[in-house]
Amino acid sequence: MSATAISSIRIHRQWQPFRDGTYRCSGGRSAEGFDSTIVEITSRDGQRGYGEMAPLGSFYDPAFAEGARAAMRELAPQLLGADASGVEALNRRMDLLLKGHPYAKSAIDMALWDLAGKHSGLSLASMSGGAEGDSLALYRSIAQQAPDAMAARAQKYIAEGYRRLQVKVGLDVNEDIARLEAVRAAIPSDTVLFCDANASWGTSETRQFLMATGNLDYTLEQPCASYEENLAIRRACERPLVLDETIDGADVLLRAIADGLVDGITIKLARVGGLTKAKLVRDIAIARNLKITIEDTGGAEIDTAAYCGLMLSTPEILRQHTVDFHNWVTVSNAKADFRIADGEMTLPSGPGLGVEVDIEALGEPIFQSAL
Ligand code: 0XW
Ligand code: MG
Repeated sequence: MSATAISSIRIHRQWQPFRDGTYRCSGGRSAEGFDSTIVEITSRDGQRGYGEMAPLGSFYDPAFAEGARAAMRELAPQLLGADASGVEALNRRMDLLLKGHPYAKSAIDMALWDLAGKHSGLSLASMSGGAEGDSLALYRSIAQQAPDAMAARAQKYIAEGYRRLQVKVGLDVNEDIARLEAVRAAIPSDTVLFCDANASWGTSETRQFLMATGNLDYTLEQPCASYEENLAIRRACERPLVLDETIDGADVLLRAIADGLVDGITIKLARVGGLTKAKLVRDIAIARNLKITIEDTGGAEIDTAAYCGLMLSTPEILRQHTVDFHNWVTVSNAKADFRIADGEMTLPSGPGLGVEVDIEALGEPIFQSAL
């Protein structure tokens, strides 16, 4: 058995409360924090790689934390002894052993990339194409509240240095129009605004919103749930349209490109199944000059370092923005040298994810499988 063979897989759980209180998005959905799962993969030579996956409640994507952990228990024993350096081969193996459940595979895949970086001495950005520039633009999401409360929250984030904001809409459309107007009026005119309906409007509400906000500057994100509804309103949408929830893999992106549906996409690692598949989706988007956001559904330092590493190797000209999830929560799961100034973040530069995980600080593993 080679030095890079997987010798053990351990799984930890971490509850990560939100720093800014309850997070609300369309339809009254809300969460108080992230229920995160952290995976440690050890190879025979003693190197360790870490991955993380945290869904947003059980309501955001077809994913839930206990489901991820159950699937990991199922997969982990079947991966022991396999060569950890064969990341793509291991992804195919996971897909063979367990149909679907991409969110559960994401943290395992992430730990494999971290481990590959530790073995090669290369950062994730180097391994995934090479860093371009050295910082990433951040956005802050303004959770759904009354328009004046959202405007106040927007001003708070601007005062903290953020230059890009995402307004959560997707409830009553007239209130949504007031939300966007209130936020737009409260912030500097050069602030980049995205309006994210989180798949909650029908085509009728979307048309109404577009007509009422024609004079405002913003990018529209995921107005409707189904592919067909978004396609139906595309012609009425003169501003950039970005899809997030719809983009769950390469197939749907190829279709969206063929249909001229999107100007940009948001790739969430957990939704597509991890860094390996996110890279494939990212590379297809690059081929068509789409604007790209790479992020995840939740997590802290480990997860942030992963999606940011892949984002940093995405051509600068195509990068939209990403999130600093470790600053959304009140707990930490790794030492990581993220530096933020003027709404831009630089990343730790070490091998793999570049973060130092103190696994013992996370308590006893909830599960382990070893050779
Ligand atoms: C704002 N987010 C990145 C946080 C949650 O995971 C959902 C997501 C979104 O785009 O709605
Ligand atoms: Mg979104």
